[in-house]
Amino acid sequence: MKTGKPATSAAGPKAIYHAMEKAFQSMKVSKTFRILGALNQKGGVDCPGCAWPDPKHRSRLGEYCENGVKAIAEEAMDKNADADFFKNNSIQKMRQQTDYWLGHQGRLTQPMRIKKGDSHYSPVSWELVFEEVSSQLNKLNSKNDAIFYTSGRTSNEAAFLYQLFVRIFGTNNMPDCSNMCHESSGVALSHTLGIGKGSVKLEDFYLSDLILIFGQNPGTNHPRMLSALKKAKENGAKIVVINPLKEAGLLSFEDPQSISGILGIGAPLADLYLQVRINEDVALVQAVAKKLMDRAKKDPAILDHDFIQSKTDGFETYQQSLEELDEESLILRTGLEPEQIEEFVNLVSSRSKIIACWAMGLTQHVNAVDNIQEIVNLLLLKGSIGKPGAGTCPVRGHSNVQGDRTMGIWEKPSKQFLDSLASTFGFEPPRNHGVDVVDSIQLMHSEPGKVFMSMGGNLLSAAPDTSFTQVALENCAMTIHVSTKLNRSHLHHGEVGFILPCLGRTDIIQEKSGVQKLTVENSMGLVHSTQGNQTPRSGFLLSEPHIISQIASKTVGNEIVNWNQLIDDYDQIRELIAKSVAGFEDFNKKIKDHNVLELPNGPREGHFPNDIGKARFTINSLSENQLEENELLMMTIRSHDQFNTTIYGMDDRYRGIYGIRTVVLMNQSDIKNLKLEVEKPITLFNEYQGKLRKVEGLTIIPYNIPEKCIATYFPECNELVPIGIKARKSNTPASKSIKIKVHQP
Ligand SMILES: Nc1nc2c(c(=O)[nH]1)N[C@H]1C(S)=C(S)[C@@H](COP(=O)(O)OP(=O)(O)OC[C@H]3O[C@@H](n4cnc5c(=O)[nH]c(N)nc54)[C@H](O)[C@@H]3O)O[C@H]1N2
Ligand SMILES: Nc1nc2c(c(=O)[nH]1)N[C@H]1C(S)=C(S)[C@@H](COP(=O)(O)OP(=O)(O)OC[C@H]3O[C@@H](n4cnc5c(=O)[nH]c(N)nc54)[C@H](O)[C@@H]3O)O[C@H]1N2
Ligand SMILES: [Mo]
Repeated sequence: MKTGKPATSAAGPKAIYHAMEKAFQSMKVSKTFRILGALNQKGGVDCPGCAWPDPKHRSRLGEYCENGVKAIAEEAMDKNADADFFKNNSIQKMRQQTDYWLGHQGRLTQPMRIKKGDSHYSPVSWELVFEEVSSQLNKLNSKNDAIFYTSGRTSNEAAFLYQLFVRIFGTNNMPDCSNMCHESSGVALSHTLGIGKGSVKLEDFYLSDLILIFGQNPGTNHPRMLSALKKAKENGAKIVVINPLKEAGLLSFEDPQSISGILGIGAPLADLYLQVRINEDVALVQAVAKKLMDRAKKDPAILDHDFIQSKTDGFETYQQSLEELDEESLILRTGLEPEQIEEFVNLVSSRSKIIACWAMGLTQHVNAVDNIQEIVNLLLLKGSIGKPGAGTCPVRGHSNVQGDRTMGIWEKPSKQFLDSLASTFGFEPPRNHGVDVVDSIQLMHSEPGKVFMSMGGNLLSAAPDTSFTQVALENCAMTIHVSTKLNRSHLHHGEVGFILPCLGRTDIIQEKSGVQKLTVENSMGLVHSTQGNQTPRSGFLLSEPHIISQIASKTVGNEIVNWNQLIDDYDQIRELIAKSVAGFEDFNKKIKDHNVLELPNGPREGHFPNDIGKARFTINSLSENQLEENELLMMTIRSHDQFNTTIYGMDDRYRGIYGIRTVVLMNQSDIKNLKLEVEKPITLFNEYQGKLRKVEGLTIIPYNIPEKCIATYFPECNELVPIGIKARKSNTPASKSIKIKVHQP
C-alpha cells in the first residue's frame, strides 16, 4: 500500500500509458488495436464502459478513454476460465479469493452446473441447460416465484426478447441494476417533467452558459464527458461542481486529442467547487433558490416568468415553502461558507442556459428523489428546460441501462406498454407490478425455493447487505447466471446453480442469416448499432438473444412467438420492437440509413407529457441524518480501477491511493476527535433494526473530505448498507448516506 497527493488533473499521457499497459497485459497487441480501432466508431463496437454519447464527428485518433480501454481489456482478455479451471478450483477455494482474482481468471467458455453439496462446478451441454431451466420454471407453484434480473450491458434486442419471454411466462418480476442506480432520477423526472430520461443532447453542452455537476466523478466514470466540458468552457460556459470530494477530473482535463493535453497540460474545468457535506444537496439548492427569489424581487429578469407562467404548475406553493425556510440553517447544513453560496447565486442569476448533470452522488440517498426534484425546481425558475444549451442530464452508468428500460425491463411496466405487447402479440401480459431489487432480495430471503435468473451483472456484490443477499441467493431452488466473467454471485448458488457463458460486445455474433449487429441507447436517447469483431473463443458461446430464445422456446413454446425462427436474423427482432415500442418506427431502416434513431423526448421540445401536461414545481425534504456524537456519514464510491463489481486493479490513481481497496477516507479532525491512530486498522459498524453490521481491517486515509463524512469503496463496504435503508419512492438502496461508527481494536 502507498498513498500520495491526490491528482489535480485527469487524463493526459498517464491515462494513455495506464490504458495501454492494462490492454497489453490482457491481450495480444494486434487484437488490442483491432478492437480499439472500431471502438465507438460508426458501425463499430459500442464501448461497454459507460453510456456517454458519441460526438457526431468521431476522432480518427481514437474515440475512447482510459477506462473504456480497461473495460475492453477486461472483456476481451486472452485468458479463459474454462472447464479445466473449474475442475482445479473448488467453490470453497474460489470463495476465499478476492473479486480482483475472480475477474482475472479469464472469460467463461462453457456452460457449467453445480448442485448443493457439490464441491465443484462441472460442464454440461446447452440441451441439458434448456431442459432443466424450463422444467424448473414450469414446476413453480406461481409464476411470481421466478425473478429475472438484468444488468445494463444487455442489448436492446436481448432485453426486448427477455421481457417478452418473462411476460408470456407470466410475471413482471424484472428487477434491474437501474433499481440501484438512476431509479431515483427516473421517478423524479417522470413526476416533474413527464419522462424519466434527461432532456439534453451532447450539442447542448457546446451552447450552455452554465453547467452544474452534482455528485458525479466523470474523470473516472465518464471520462469522455470531460471533452464536452472542455468544449463548453471554450465556448464561454462556467462550471460549478457540487461534490464532497475534490475529484481530479473536475478540476482540470489533459485532453489526449490536443498537443497540450498530450504534454500533460490541463485545461481548467470547475470555476466554482463546492465541497458540500454528504446528502446536503437539497439544503444547498434551496438556499440558492431562496436567494434567487430575493434578488428577483428587485430584478425580475433573474427568473423566467414567461416560462413559469406558461409551462409550469405549483410555483406559488413552492415560493411559499421557500419563504418558510431559514436560510442560515440551510447554509449551515451544507458545511459551505456563505460567500461560496453567494458566488453560486451570482453565476445562476446572470445566466439562463443551464444544464444540471448528476449521477450516484444524488440518487443513492433516502431523499434521493427530492435531490433531483429540487434541481428541477431550480432549472424551472430559470426556464432552463426545453431550449438549446439547457436542461437535465442524469449521466447513466451501464452502456445500455437506459435502453433496457425502454425495451420494457421494468418491474412496473406502464399500462400503455403492456397494452401494446398484448395487441402486437395477442396474449394477456400480467398486470400486477413485480418486485424490484430490494424487494426481490427480501422475497428470496424470506421464502426459499425461488428461481433467480440474471442476465449479466453480479447481484451479490452490487446489492446492499452482502451477507443478507447471500442467504437470499442460497435460498433459491435454482440460480441461473448468463455471464461473460466469473463473479461472486456464481459462488453462492441455489439448490442448482448454472453459469451460462455468453458472447460479449467485442465478439462476432453469427446466426443462420449471417453476422448480426445489436443496438443500444445512450444516456441522451440516441439508439445506434454495435457489432463485435472478435472470433468467439469457444464454440460453446451463444449470444444473449440466442440463450433467451432457447429458454423461452422450451418454457413457453412457440405459439405466441416463433423463437427459433426469430434468432436466425436479428432484423426480425427489431421489426417486433418497431411494432410494439413507441418511437421505434422504421427501426431497421433508420439504423441502416443513418446509423442512429433518436427517441422522442417531450421536455427537450418544451412539452411535458406527465398527467397535467406541465412541468411541476415540487416541495422536497431535507436529509434526516442527525448524527450522534461519535457517528459519521459514509458514502460508498468507485475507485479509478473498477467497473462496478469488476475490479480492474488495486489503485485509485487520481485520489493518490495505491495497492489497497479496504480504505476509509476521513477528515483529519475526525481522526483526532475519535482518537484514532492512522497506522492501526479500524472496524466500521452500525446497528439497524437490531442487526449489527461490520467490516473489519480497514485502513484510514486522512483526506480532504468534509467533517463527519467518510468515503469507502463499493463493493467492499456493501455489507454496511442495510437492505431496509432506501430511497423513498424509488426504493434505491441509500448506499451514499449510511450512518457509521468506528472502532479501533
Ligand atoms: N470506470 C468506470 N466507469 C463507470 C463505472 C465504474 O464503476 N467504473 N460505473 C458505471 C455506472 S453503473 C455508474 S451508475 C456510473 C457512476 O458514476 P458516479 O456517480 O460518478 O460514481 P460514484 O463513484 O458512485 O461517484 C459518486 C460521486 O458522487 C459524490 N457524492 C457522494 N455522495 C454525495 C452527496 O451526497 N452529494 C454530492 N453532491 N455528491 C456526492 C462522490 O464524492 C463521487 O464523486 O459510472 C459508470 N461508469
Ligand atoms: N454500495 C454501493 N453499491 C452499489 C453502487 C454504489 O455506488 N455503492 N452502485 C450501484 C450501481 S450504480 C449499479 S449499476 C449496480 C451494478 O450492478 P450489476 O450491473 O449487477 O454489476 P456489474 O458489476 O456491472 O456486473 C458485472 C458482471 O457482469 C457480467 N457481464 C459483463 N459484460 C457482460 C455482457 O456483455 N453480458 C452478460 N450477460 N454479462 C456480462 C460479468 O460476468 C461481470 O462479472 O451496483 C450498484 N451497487
Ligand atoms: Mo449504475
